[in-house]
Amino acid sequence: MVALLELVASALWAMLPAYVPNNAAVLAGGGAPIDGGRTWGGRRVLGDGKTWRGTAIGTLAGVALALALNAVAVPVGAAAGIDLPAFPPLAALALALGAMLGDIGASFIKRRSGRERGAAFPGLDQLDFVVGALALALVLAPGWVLSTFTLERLVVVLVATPLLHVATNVIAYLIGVKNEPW
Ligand code: CTP
Ligand code: MG
Ligand code: K
Repeated sequence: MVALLELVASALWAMLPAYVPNNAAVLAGGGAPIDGGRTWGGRRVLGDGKTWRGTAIGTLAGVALALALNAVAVPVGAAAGIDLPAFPPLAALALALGAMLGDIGASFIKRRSGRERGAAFPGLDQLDFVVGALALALVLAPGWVLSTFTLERLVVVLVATPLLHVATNVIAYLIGVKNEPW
């Protein structure tokens, strides 16, 4: 039981900088869309839901969280005898930016498949940012990814993230900061 909790906690800890960006983007979004209103095949390339401001602030929020965890949580944990691994700067950047890029890639796929802005795409909506975050981290910080994400932790992330994502978005919808509960 303790071993399972430790596994889940360590896996989710490593993903924290990837969990914050999309939520920060929801709060910060607005302004010019990344695709500049352009269409492709009669549909928007990305749509009004992917903005420069949301992407920039979302990425900064993820990086800021990682740096704050490094500066505060890691030493506090160490003092309490809990080993919380710090985030290398490139890993933090990759997780945060990768999460945003995964979400943007998903919007591109949604528009190509005829889904309007805000439409649900079960599966893709819950995992796009995980895939984006881990893929970019594999490019920018491969050593960190390979030493951090054991197969077990990867399975935990792939199972727990959709659950956390659904719960977060339902709450964001209920408190009125998100237009749809997904
Ligand atoms: N947002 C943003 N920039 C991003 C991602 C999100 O500005 N890169 C903001 C937008 O205001 C967006 C909101 O966060 O409407 C919710 O994000 P999301 O659910 O990903 O976008 P949708 O509006 O649902 O659009 P899509 O169908 O393309 O996912
Ligand atoms: Mg949405
Ligand atoms: K999305």
